[in-house]
Parts: sequence; C-alpha cells; structure tokens
Amino acid sequence: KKDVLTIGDAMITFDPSHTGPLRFASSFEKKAGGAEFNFAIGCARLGLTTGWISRLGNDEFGKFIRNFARGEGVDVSGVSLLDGYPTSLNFKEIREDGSGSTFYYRDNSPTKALTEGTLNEAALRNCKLLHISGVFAAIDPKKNIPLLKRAVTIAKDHGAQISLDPNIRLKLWSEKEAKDGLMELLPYADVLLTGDEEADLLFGTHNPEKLVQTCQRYGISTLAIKRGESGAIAYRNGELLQADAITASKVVDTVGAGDGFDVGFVYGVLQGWTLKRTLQFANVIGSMVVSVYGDNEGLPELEEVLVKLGEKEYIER
Ligand code: KDG
Repeated sequence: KKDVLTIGDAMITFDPSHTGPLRFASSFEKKAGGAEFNFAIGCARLGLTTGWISRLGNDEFGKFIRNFARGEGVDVSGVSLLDGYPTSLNFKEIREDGSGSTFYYRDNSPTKALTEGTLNEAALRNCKLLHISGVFAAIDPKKNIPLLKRAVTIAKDHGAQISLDPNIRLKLWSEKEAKDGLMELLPYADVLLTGDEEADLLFGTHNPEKLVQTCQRYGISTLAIKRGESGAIAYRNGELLQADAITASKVVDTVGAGDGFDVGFVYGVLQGWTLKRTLQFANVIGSMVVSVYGDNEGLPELEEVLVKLGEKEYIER
C-alpha cells in the first residue's frame, strides 16, 4: 500500500520578486502551489510513498506542474491533462513580514472535470492514509463534497486513516458554504488538522477542551490545532499537549506553513510516534517552510528535519 494519497487542485503560483502591493509588482517567479499538492510534495520529500489525484490543463503550465510533482517522486498516475481547461493561476502578494494574500484565476479549474466516475478507486483502496482538504472541496462544492465522501468511504473501507484540513479559503466559498460542506466531511476524519479561525467558523470555538469534545462526538481520534506564532496543540487518547512555536531564522513567506505542519503530523501518525514527537516534528516543519520563498520550496527532506531537531549533524563541506 502507498503511505499517503491526496486529491486536489494545483496552480501555477506567481511569486512577486518584491514585497508590497501586487499592483506594483512587475516581475514574478513562476512556481507551483496548491494546498493538497504541497502536501503531496512534502510527504514525498520525507520519503513517504505518495500519490496525488488531480486534473491539470493540457498546456505548458499543466505539464510543468505534473513534471514537478513527478520529479519530487509523487506518483502522478492519477493526474490527467485535459483539453479545454487552462491550468489555474495564483498571483501572490507578499508583505514585509512574510504574510501574504492570494489572487486566484481558477474559476475554470481542470479539477472541475474530476468526477466520481473518473476517480481512481484502486488507488483509494491501496493507501494507508488519505488526506483531504477544504480547498478542493471549495472549488466546486456541489460536486466535490459528494466526490470526497465517496473517496473517503472507499479508503476507509479498505483500512485507510483519513486526515482532514479544513483549509478554509473565503475567496473560494462563503462561510456558510464552507461550514455546511466541511461538516459533511467531518464524520469521516480520523485526524483533524485545523487553525483557530477555522475552528471558530466550524464549531463556534477554538477552546481546545471544547474542540476535543467535538472531535469525540464525531469519532475523530486525533486533533491538531495550528496557531501560527502561538505554537500548536494536539490531542489523542486523553492526552492534550501544547507546543510553543519554533522561531524561524527569518520569516519571508508564510504561505504553505500549514501544509508543512500537516505533512509532519501525518508523518508522525504513520510512524506510530508518540503525540509529543509527532507535534514537535510537525511544528519544526511548519517553521522551516516560512523561511523560504514559495509555497512548497521550504518543505524539508527527512534529514534536514533531524538536523533541525539536533538529532543529526549537518556536514557543510
Ligand atoms: O496552503 C497553501 C496553499 O493555499 C497555496 O499553495 C495555494 O492558496 C492556495 C490554494 O488555494 O491552494
């Protein structure tokens, strides 16, 4: 079985060469991004066998994204290039403190053509963990919520764990749509990876004890709450832990930090690590992503994390 499988959208990300309002940015670097895509890249970099199900345009950008994922070792046999759907674009605005905004051109995302009937069921039956996120759900909620329900049902019936990151993007759907849609997916999740604001929107609270109770109601065994600069919280089997944020050497681009955390957390879950180690590992990866420009360029290889944790020596020359 593959360690990890994910389903979702990817886009060309245009990163501005300078910080400041996008209207004044005149040069950009062409990269690739997308929440579920970043997740797949991060898992593969850690050495997990990883598959990604998606649709891209049959164009230069689609080929670039597919080849990028393939080059990182992601199994892209579930990714098709389609005529008639240009690959989506995302222009990023980056502020001085590394925070940013995204400007999407993805109304006609190729993943709109990814239907339940075209899902690769064999891949879903053959993974240890299926990761889903609210970004793909938001692209086309009427189609993608039932599609994701079908996907998680197949995966779960064949023994997979399901991780869910609400990844709420209010540029893609309204608060009500997000809440209604994600609540339908929640009962299938084993691992919930959420932010404070997302928890507020979904459950009306981000109080950890209350969220633990909510998870118990939904049958979610493991919870992680990502709090950016305030660290992270994790819960499993009666154990509730808090970890301070790890100060990054410098923060240049915070986009993708949450995906990095997810990658690290899921890695720990799959290795059967203690909750403490899992949380620490996830936290370290989140902090590594923010000190590199790009949505996924800062996602580390396993060795780099071990160096960061002081468990391995880095030989410079
Ligand atoms: O989580 C990071 C992603 O959000 C980014 O790579 C692209 O905005 C994006 C999206 O919608 O996936």
